[in-house]
Amino acid sequence: MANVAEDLQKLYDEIGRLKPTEGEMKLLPDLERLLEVSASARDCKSTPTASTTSKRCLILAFLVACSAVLAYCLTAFFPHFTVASIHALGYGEPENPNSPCFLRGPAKMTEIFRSPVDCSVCRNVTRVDISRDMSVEQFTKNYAYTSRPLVVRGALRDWTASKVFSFDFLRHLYLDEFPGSLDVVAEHCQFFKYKTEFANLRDVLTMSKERFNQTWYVGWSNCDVSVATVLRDHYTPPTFLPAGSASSRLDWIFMGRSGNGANIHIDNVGKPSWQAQIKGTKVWTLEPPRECHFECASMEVTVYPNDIIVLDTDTWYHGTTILGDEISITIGSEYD
Ligand SMILES: O=C(O)CCC(=O)C(=O)O
Ligand SMILES: [Fe+2]
Repeated sequence: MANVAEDLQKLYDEIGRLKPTEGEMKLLPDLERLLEVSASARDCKSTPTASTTSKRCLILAFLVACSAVLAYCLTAFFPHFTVASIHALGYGEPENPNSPCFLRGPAKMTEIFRSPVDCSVCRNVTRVDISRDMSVEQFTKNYAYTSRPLVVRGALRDWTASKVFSFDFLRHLYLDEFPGSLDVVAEHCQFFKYKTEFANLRDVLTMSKERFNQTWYVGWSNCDVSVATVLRDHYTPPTFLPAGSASSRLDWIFMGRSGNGANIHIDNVGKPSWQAQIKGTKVWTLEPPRECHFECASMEVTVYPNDIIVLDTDTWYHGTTILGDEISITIGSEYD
């Protein structure tokens, strides 16, 4: 900056003046400071602390973004990778398998960041137990909160749902009887389109005959009270649930045709659930949590009309496939 006076002198030589005036000389220190600041700013050195902090932030943000991309890619290329696997490798036994989150969040994120599972829940389970007569005591002792999957055959024999529920019944209920319900469902409920193009339940219930006869499968939670009241006239929660346990007020309905079903996934709902097979036949594929891959077995079980499956969907990876010509309709709920 000592050159500022010389530079100024050169400038004056060029324009024909001999030297800066006294007043201009007094302003020189200010001019020098100004030039110093602008030069430093150009070199990103103006406020060293702020600049270092922002650089650190940028590096941190970059690393976080890289980790997220890496974790996502790992789960895509190595299906047995989850953050829970790292937990399990690092700590042996998991810390807390009961996640406080009750949301069915974006599937991939739920999967990557879920808490690891204690593999003793699946170590000795090699097949899905099937029962024809389940008492409350038996269920409470062996299944209710053990994560051991169970199918109870013929459990909804007394339900009128088996005779009443159909695609047309649901279409009429939502579209004609309670026309506002589809907006309630669209705004407050969850809708799983799986492999279809449907954006919401209205799209499903208004599809053309040709589309209906092709392959499709969807699921949704019903948040409309009027519709729920009608649905519940036709079923009651399973009689074998533990005394005092409450079924969630939210019904989950899954419906679709042969050849399709839910992709294999894991949930984060915080509670076990039951699902009643009202119509059609469905194969459930169950896989152990990825961190228990080498200790536990995968299984398949087929459910027929009138069967109820009880599953801890936070512990078991699960996917479904519809068999046969009949449309599959199920209703289910979580219990505590
Ligand atoms: O019934 C299905 O196809 C899938 C159900 C499901 O994913 C669940 O109940 O968590
Ligand atoms: Fe699920």
